[in-house]
Amino acid sequence: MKNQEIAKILYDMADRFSMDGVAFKPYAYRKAADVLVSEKEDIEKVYQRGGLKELESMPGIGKHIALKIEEYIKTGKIKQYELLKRQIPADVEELTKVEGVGTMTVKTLYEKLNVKNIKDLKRAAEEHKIAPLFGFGDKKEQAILEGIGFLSKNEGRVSIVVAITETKRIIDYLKAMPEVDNISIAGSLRRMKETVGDIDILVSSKNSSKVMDYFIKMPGVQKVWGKGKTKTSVRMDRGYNVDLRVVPKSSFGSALQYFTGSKEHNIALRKVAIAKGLKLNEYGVFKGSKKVAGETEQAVYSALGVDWIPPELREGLGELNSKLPNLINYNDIKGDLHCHTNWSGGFNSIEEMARKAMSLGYSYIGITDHTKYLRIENGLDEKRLKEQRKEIDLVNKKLDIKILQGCEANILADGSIDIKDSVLQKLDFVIAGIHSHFKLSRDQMTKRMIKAMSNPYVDIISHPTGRIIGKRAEYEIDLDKILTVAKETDTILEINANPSRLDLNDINIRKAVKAGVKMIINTDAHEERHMDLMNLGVAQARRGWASKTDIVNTKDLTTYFR
Ligand code: DGT
Ligand code: CA
Ligand code: CA
Repeated sequence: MKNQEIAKILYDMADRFSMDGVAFKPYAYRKAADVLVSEKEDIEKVYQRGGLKELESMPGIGKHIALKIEEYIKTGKIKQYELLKRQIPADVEELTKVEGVGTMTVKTLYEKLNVKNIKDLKRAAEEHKIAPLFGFGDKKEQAILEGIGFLSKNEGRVSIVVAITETKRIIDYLKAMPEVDNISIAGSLRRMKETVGDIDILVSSKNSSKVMDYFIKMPGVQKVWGKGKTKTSVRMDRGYNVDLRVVPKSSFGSALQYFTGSKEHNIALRKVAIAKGLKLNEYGVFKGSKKVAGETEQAVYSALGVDWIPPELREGLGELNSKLPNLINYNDIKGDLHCHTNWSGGFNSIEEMARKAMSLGYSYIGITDHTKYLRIENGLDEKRLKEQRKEIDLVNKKLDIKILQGCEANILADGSIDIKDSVLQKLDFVIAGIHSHFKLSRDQMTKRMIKAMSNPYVDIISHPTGRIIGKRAEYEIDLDKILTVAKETDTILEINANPSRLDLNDINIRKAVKAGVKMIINTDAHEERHMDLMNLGVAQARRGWASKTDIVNTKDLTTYFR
């Protein structure tokens, strides 16, 4: 099955187009690659069935890209891709994993210093060859070295969004087998951790060896680490591992409990069992040699005298001996208030984004394009914000959803906002976020944020700690102080649902809940399909023990905005 191979090429082509400053193509190629990644059917079969027409009937695949796919299926390569690689023979995918290294930086570093991979990059930085280049300097060189260090520390974990997509496919594959009885996700993915070390899947079956044989024949399996009657581990060609466990039906619940973890939760739960004179393991709950529970997870918890714990809370952080909150649910969200459009760096129009919000059942959407300080995102100035309002008014008349005009303004280094108060005041609400000067001292950063929150027109702070998962650490900031001031100034902190951010993270969300700070879950969508990722933010809110009342966009549009 060539789906992953072709997707990888399309992603790389997208990067290389953006390196050449080509407009729109990068979006189109990335979108097509995303479609291929989640397509269950072998793309070669799709092509054989109906040729180019059939390829084009897939969402996100136009004539141009269909031709490229055809070329790859027929010849094993794509000429244009070979040409692009010859122009810049550097490993763009690897290099751009380093924070602060974008496609343009790759191009410059290749042309000036012949940097082709991370090893070259590290050497060039250590030998101080990067700093003297135009537009770089000591700070950037230092940041590159830090970025490389951060990357190697976080190696090997897979983003939750990749894990979810992949797991859906694996589960569909397994379900097609008649011997597979119950099936569930387990491990950190069931707990909705922001990244997972490997994917754990649990099956109950009467014929485990048949299931295991079938499992290792799954498309995409690159290597079998180990195969046994209860556990098989494989490596997939996209670079992650999957553990499959097969148990009898009578132990499905206890095995699910055990393999969902976390280890810390399991240890705490076993203590509860011991205190009650019971034994707990993956086969069941036992009183002496008599099994008292095992078939369902509910029964396991109940035999131990505790309420069933939602998987997102099973981290061994007090969930077994605290009163649990009335957790926010995945369907509680009524609107998305952080959406970009083609007025700044986004891909879709206001109307397209609003229609997408309607399709998700929302009753409102906030359009929040970047503002003028972010020139590379074509940020709006005061004049264009006014023009944008006219278009929003028109679409509001046309559609049965409330469209608010906000903006995502920039918090400048001194804490001021890059748009005049008199203009902010005319918007329906204002998000402010830090998009530059990430390396200020802790004290300066804290003051900067406090000043922004104290602006009476700033309603929401976007991605409050600035981290990018696996790429950039949180900036230095006194979060406790930020929480105090957020509460005092009635500023809402965002839980950014984008899987590369998830910021606030679970731990910080829990602190905010304790401090009584209001939060909002937003997708920060730069195109309509990003709006589908809201559930990832809700998951982190649940992991942070947030209830519906902590999250403002579970409410109708009333109290919170002007
Ligand atoms: P990951 O894969 O690093 O994101 O994290 P998990 O939680 O998925 O860990 P994994 O895949 O090593 O194991 C899955 C679950 O199996 C884990 O959450 C709890 C259970 N488990 C594994 N090893 C142990 C152990 O040594 N003791 C206990 N009590 N539970 C274990
Ligand atoms: Ca795991
Ligand atoms: Ca595992």
